Amino acid sequence: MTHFTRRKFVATTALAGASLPFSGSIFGAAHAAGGYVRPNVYSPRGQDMLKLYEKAVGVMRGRHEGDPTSYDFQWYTHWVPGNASDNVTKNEKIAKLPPSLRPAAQAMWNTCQGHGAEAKKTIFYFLPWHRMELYYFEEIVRAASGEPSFTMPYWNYLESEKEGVLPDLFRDPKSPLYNPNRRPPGHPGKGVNNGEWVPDSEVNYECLKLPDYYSTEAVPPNFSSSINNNPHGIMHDLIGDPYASNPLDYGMSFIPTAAGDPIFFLHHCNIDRLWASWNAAGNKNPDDDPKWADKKFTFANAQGRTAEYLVGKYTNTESLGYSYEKLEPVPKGGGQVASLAKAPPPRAAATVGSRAGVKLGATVMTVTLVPPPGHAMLRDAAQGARTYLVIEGLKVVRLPGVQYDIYLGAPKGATGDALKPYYVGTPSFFEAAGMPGMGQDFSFDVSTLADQLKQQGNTAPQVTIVPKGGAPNKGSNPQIGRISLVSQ
Ligand SMILES: [Cu+2]
Repeated sequence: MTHFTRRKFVATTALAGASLPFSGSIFGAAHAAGGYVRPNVYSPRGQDMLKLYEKAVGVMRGRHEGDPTSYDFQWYTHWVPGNASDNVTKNEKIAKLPPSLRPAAQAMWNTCQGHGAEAKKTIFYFLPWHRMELYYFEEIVRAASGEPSFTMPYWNYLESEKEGVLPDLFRDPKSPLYNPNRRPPGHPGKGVNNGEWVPDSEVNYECLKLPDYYSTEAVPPNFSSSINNNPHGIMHDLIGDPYASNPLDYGMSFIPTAAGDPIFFLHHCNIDRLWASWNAAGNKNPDDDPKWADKKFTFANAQGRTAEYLVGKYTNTESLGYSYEKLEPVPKGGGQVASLAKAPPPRAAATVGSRAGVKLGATVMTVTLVPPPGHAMLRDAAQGARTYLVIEGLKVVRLPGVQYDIYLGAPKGATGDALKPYYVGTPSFFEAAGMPGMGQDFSFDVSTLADQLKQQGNTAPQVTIVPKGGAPNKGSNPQIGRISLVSQ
């Protein structure tokens, strides 16, 4: 039987064959198959791991923020609480650290990929950066917990309605896992900390159907950007408190404060599990692209020592010595995305209808897309083409506290269940908050829906935008730069 050590990739030769003494562990059986198995937080073993996590977070919160094994240092590695668009607060905090602690903070703080001012470029590294972050965080938590078999539990909020509730230790005000900055009661639920079902209807795993890891083009939608929006960004929106007057009290809803809530790491453990599930379904990572595989990021191990690690070494969980209790199957049925489509035809994308400047408010709105002169939108979409709904330049001044569900081709006045067949998607505000002037883009595969509408003779479908959660916060001014229907 081989035991894994996660230091394997720090110094491959020096530590080859090293093993940890699991035999005395009460949870040792979990390793029998070779490697750590990350459990569902609601399973019996997940509950044991959660108690260890609570203990470790308590220990780590007691450490100095300049110590790479402290909770705050780990939080700041994602982003320091301050502006999401600059390094001002990071530099101020580093200037106050003892000089010996500055280089690690300089190398690691504010390095999260896929967020911040460079998000459009760094989304390429969103998945591997967060996998590496979680991997070293888990190592630090394991050491702090005193239990060598500790593995991060994941929170699968879509497992059942019961499991969509934030696990109770996170909701206990006496626990180091508690955070008061979560969606409060009355908007319109009973509040995340009061046991509300968090995902609501808009969270889904449709991203698992997308065959391409990444693309620099808006269409077709790719896995990296789509998982970043749903479930990743939307769950951030739904857990945090977007009604706080100070953005530093937004909790999970805001990049600089997100990792301050210990549920962050269980959410990202689920995102990592979905990535592993997407690979298990036969989809390929861009391993042969040196821009991806040779990219390096700095992390600290359980001894607090920093090193640079290669993205290319973090593409397969089994070779990293861990797996998941359960992988997620590809969702069935005609959700947003028709099926695991073959690569789209190699033709140029053409806009078949669009509308610029859409202000989002408190009431349901229908948006008429305008086709190019002499065209009739879907009727003129190329034969056998795929159709995408593209949202460009989603902007907010501050968090609106409202989610906007988007539908295509719904009959006038349809509500509730009558609207459901026309659902396209819900853009998250997680990336847009704290990014004044920077618009976020989203694209959704609506091919199945477009074909159905065409068959019904609706060649000029309208877009319906339904706000959920009341009126947007005063001064939040949510708006979309442009909505288009694209045929390719
Ligand atoms: Cu996140």
